[in-house]
Amino acid sequence: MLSGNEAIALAARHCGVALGVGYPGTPSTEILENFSELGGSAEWAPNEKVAAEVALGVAFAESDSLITMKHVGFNVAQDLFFTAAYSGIQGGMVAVVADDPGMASSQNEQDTRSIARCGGLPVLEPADSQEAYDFTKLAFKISRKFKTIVIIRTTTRVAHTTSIVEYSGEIAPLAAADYRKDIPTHVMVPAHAKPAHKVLRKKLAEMQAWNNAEGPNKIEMRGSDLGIVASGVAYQYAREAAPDASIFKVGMSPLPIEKIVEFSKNFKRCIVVEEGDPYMSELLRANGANVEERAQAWRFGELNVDRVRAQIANDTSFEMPVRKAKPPALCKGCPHIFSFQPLVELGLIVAGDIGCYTLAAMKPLSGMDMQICMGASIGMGVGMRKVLPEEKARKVVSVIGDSTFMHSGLTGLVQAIYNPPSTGHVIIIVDNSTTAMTGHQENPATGKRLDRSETSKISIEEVARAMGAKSVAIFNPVREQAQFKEHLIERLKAPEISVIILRQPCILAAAAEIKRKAKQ
Ligand SMILES: Cc1ncc(C[n+]2csc(CCOP(=O)(O)OP(=O)(O)O)c2C)c(N)n1
Ligand code: SF4
Repeated sequence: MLSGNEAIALAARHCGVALGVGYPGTPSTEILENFSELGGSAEWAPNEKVAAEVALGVAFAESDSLITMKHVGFNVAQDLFFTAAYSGIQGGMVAVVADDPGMASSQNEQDTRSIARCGGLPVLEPADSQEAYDFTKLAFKISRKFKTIVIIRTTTRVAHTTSIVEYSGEIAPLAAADYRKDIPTHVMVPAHAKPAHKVLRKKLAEMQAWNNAEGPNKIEMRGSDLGIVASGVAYQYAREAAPDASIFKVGMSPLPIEKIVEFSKNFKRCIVVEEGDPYMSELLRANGANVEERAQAWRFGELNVDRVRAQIANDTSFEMPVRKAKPPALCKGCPHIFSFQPLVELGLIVAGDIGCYTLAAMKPLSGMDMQICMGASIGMGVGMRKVLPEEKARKVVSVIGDSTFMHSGLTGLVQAIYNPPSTGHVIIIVDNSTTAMTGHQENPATGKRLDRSETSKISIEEVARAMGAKSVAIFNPVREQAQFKEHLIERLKAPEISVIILRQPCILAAAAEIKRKAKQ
């Protein structure tokens, strides 16, 4: 019995993956943790783009890499993916991108399939843990066959649901790494990229033909009244909601369009059941398939058997009963509470960021005014300070966590120091010495690797000083809250960039560390 994430990790071990690299993000985080526990070499990178760069280096060196991230992390890494689709690769590279339809723990519910299509990359969509295992193995085969990065799109239920997996249990030997000089293939200047784009389009057509002929798709012919085209976990819901319907289960994109168009002609009515964007439904209709237009209602949130029953009944008014759940809140005694209290007391405008500390936006603190994406707090704060009247501008502070600062706050600080607002700015780094939000992973500022072994620790204060921050101060938000508040009041009046580091470990991470040490 394995979760989808565990099955992917196991398959990656069995494929002889030389390096797993990624950045934490629900619901993808456990893949690399499991891969490491299974003896694989795994690393947390500072962000998803760096992870993709490292994974591409491995694949350029004819070896195999696995990269993992959540859907929004895919955006961060896009600059690499779009052009690496042109260059192609010499080894194997598989990127697992975990979507979060319904936004259980994300700021949006974008659909990786639409983005991968824009970038010219194939996508596999497992429907359960067995397929998570099988499709990971297949993904490496496709990657080497077509010399392309392959995306595995999971969604929350596939990633976290446990089901039976049968597997071969053999760990393949690592591919011998080598590098053969091939400048036109690897250096994407216009003269090389122009033909490379044509190569990519040809490759996509070949992948589509292969998918039509022998791709991981399944047709279950039953009744002729209703035909359903489904992919990923939506297939499971459709099978249960309509046991008599015929189903075309899609496993891979570029879609096996010809086959689906043929399938759709057999039915009085044919619908598409998919989680996320009307990705298949729009492409199929554009290609003349006999499928219904998918109502807008079905693109919001996660699907389940009841919602698919409602889609079959064309009942767009159907609403899932709202389950009473405790709203998310900061833990009792969390250091972030002590960090935010003075900001609230001073009535500041807080440009915030993503992490446990985002929960400070909730009642009773209501201490964060904006949060959009990782690393944005510093740039947003600088932008506001540049246009607000001086008195109000001086109330703006940026607040960012240690992991988020390492992820994409560094370049925000560069901007603040390079183009400072005339009022200066105050940047508060809430350093709880962990990546708490996603389950307490290490990051470059904790001095520990993914497997908790010691490594170089990047000093936030030394980085800030080296970048040119005129004032860098460190406080313990719990024990030195009054001193922090006094210093903050002074820095709000200062004309330069001030960095304040509030350092106190997350209480849960500290407790877990004590337990780990006791076990050793
Ligand atoms: C681009 C992107 N990658 C990953 C995530 C998932 N994620 C949310 S917050 C966070 C890091 C939080 O760590 P930190 O900044 O140290 O704050 P803490 O939770 O420890 O308070 C991560 C990895 C995300 N939302 N966006
Ligand atoms: S897990 Fe840690 S950082 Fe997150 S709310 Fe709890 S104590 Fe605070």
